[in-house]
Amino acid sequence: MSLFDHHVENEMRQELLGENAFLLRGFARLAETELLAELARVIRQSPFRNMITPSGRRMSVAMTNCGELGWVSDRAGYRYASTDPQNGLRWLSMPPAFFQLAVNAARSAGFSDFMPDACLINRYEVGTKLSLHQDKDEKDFGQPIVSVSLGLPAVFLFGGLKRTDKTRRIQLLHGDVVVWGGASRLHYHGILPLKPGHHELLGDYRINLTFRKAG
Ligand code: MD6
Ligand code: FE
Repeated sequence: MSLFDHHVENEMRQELLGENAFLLRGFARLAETELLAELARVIRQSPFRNMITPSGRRMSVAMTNCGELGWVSDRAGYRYASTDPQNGLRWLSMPPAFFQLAVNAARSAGFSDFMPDACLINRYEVGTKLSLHQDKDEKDFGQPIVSVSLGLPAVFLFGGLKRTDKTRRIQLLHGDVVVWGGASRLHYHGILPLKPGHHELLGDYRINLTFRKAG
């Protein structure tokens, strides 16, 4: 198979999830080894932790960040912060392999000037879910979001502008990338409880990297 065939095959594996929401099947597969090596560096400095929601609940998804800004939650609310509240240090800067993957994915979905400054890293274990929510803590909703799935599969719920709107269910597999912006930027979405399984690289976990321009 030539490089050209490979390119065409990738193009054909883009699916439209909704208005301005694209699923790039397997887009991160080629970079998986590098992504996992960089991930290990990030979590050595800023380990996964279960943050507390403003209402006082402990999130079941464990999180950390890299990049200039990191998403944090505590009793005071949700916000982006330049330092890790757990150790007072700046988040590890975004590894070039992360940045390049996010920029390339955004470009192939038609967002040519994406400049992510934040990468939220979510870790799911079996049974863990992420309730329906909107991503609205960023300054500029004109910038897309790039979301990379690694490890165990998960069912992604993709709804509308109201929490009660009907949702679509999309299976996200290791290496899949979702690019999302424009008209659907503020649509409700979530992750159903993770099913038991074992992934050859990530064991009993699903990891999600979510890239944003937050500041
Ligand atoms: C996840 N993703 O896949 C959670 N948000 O683990 C998100 O919350 C998300 O995938 C905005 C855009 C794409 C996403
Ligand atoms: Fe989200």
